[in-house]
Amino acid sequence: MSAPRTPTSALGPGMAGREVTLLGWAHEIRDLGGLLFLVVRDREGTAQVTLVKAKAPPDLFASARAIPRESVLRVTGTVKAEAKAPRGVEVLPTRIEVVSPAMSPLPMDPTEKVPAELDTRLNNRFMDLRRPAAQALFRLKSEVADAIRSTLRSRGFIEIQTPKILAAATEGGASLFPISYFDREAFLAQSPQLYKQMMMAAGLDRVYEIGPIFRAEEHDTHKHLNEVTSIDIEASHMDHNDVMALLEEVVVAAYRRVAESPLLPPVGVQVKVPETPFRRIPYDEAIRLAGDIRWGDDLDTRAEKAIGEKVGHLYFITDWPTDIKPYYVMPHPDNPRLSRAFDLMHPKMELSSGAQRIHDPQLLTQRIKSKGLAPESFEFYLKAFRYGMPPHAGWGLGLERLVMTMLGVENIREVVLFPRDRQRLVP
Ligand code: AMO
Repeated sequence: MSAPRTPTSALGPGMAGREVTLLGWAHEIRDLGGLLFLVVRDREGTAQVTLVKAKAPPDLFASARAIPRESVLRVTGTVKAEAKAPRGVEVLPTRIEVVSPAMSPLPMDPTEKVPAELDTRLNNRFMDLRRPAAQALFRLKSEVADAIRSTLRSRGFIEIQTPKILAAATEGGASLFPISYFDREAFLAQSPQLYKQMMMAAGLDRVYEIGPIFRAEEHDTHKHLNEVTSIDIEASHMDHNDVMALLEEVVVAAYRRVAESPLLPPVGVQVKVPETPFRRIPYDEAIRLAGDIRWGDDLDTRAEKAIGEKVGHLYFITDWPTDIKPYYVMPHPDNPRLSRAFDLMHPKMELSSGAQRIHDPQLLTQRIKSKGLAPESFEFYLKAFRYGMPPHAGWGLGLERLVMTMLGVENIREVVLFPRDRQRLVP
């Protein structure tokens, strides 16, 4: 497209005298009568375009004054050093083109002078994300996903895509979204669990997937979504301890990437890279720390909070009672009441669950039955265990929870472009 574009981040006193073309939004227009400051904003920041009435062409001055805020502009002009302007320069325009005008009034104020409620922001997400602080969260989320991908790839993991339309539950029936699939009932995937395990029978050996999972959870909280981005791995010839160590490595890589990112300052938080190894707390000790939890019960939000306050940093809960974990987790061979399942916890919430899996088809069938489920519905899965299934282990890590806890964001909806919750289906 025509003249080369200069991002605002490239501007500096060293460019004085050069002609540039800025492409961005009319962030702010300050009309001082004989002087007009037009602030142009692009993804990288803002630049000041200055028009002096006595010097600028009369048409240019009059039309600049009438530009509706948030219109898309193409500004061509000359760079001039100006110590008082952002980045130490201003642009003296020769041409200002309104590429796409904005209507007024705006649905919300992207300059943050008038703060908007979360609902208003989510209803106008395209405009909310014009705010640098909001946009930074998503750019950092992209960094987190990239750091995790690079770490897994460097460890020999292959990225896979598994189906999201399924005939049966994977994690248990309660939180399923039924859909109509031609003349049959089907469900949105709660997890890639069964498919990533089948890839162990297929010989892919180490796989990962970063994709959506769907949970029909009724509760309306700051940490639950109905559509989540899950980072899932599965690895052959690894046990629960091996995949916990890998989870630590992945989480630390994500923290490190964010802590060192130039995108962090706009968010206004400090990110401290956690030290490894994370503490391993067996379930029995965890319920003592929590108080008030009977052996065999799951930990509720209150218990998680109580333990989190005592521990103060990321930790694992290990050796869970077999019966409160899904059918696919491996019971301890010498004490089958306990399992090789673990959860990774941030002091504020659970981030990940994983386990070494059962690879023996008889035991797996028995566990499916003991959960009151019908082995026939799992035939496609059980079949993969009968012809040589390597021992294997894996975990699922919630991307949104990782990002929100790392950045100290209170509401999970802040780190989802278009969150899906009980109320929210549009936009
Ligand atoms: P689990 O059900 O614990 O495990 O899910 C794994 C992680 O996904 C995230 N998560 C959620 N985040 C926000 N809102 C929700 N409603 C929600 N549900 C889940 C959490 C959670 O720790 N198949 C196993 C994983 C495995 O064993 O490999 C599973 O799905 O961060």
